[in-house]
Amino acid sequence: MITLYGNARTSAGRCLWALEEVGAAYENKQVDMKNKEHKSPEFLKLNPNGKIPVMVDGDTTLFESMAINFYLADKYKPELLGSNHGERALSSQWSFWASSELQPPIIEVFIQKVFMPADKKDQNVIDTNMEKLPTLLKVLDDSLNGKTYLNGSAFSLADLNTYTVVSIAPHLGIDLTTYKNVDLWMKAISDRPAYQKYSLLRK
Ligand SMILES: N[C@@H](CCC(=O)N[C@@H](CS)C(=O)NCC(=O)O)C(=O)O
Repeated sequence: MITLYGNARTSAGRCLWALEEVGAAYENKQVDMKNKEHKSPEFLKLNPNGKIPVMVDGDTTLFESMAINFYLADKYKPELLGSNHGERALSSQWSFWASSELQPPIIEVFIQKVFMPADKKDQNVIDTNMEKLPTLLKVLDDSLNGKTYLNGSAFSLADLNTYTVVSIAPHLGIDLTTYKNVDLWMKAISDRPAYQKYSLLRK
């Protein structure tokens, strides 16, 4: 039985979605972040970074949500990575892109808008990072032109990992319907039973 530590409304959410996609048996252990359980000695043995998610599957213990998803797909549903070398590489490409290019500015703005007390908000941080997003979202929109999914016609980890970052954008006030291909892509993904289970877990 796989154990996934972390609450669905955090980075652990994308792993819970991947677990639903691959259909492996798992338990989800909630981590009491208010009481700093993620900084406890027991938890730090699982993830020395003191962050969620962590996954334990037999002898394998992993941190980093997207790495966990690659492991889950590779072991339990390899076709989720893609059906050939090129598609599997695209799953890596889009996951690295989402985590290293798109996520940093999105998270900077999210922290400022959602978590920062009014007297500590830094409008300059918001503006600088918001300016980066149209170019990045256009790259995604253009790449989806004429395709249902990032790898072509089949849903893959490229879509799952990227979606979990793009879907934060509306919380920053970004209207994703102006990116027509992104909008269609998100609608196609939202029909997936595993996605719907993941959405329910986040409520
Ligand atoms: N790159 C990591 C990020 C993990 C991360 O930042 N998790 C947050 C919750 S979304 C956390 O545990 N924060 C607690 C902390 O930083 O102390 C991943 O994708 O797994």
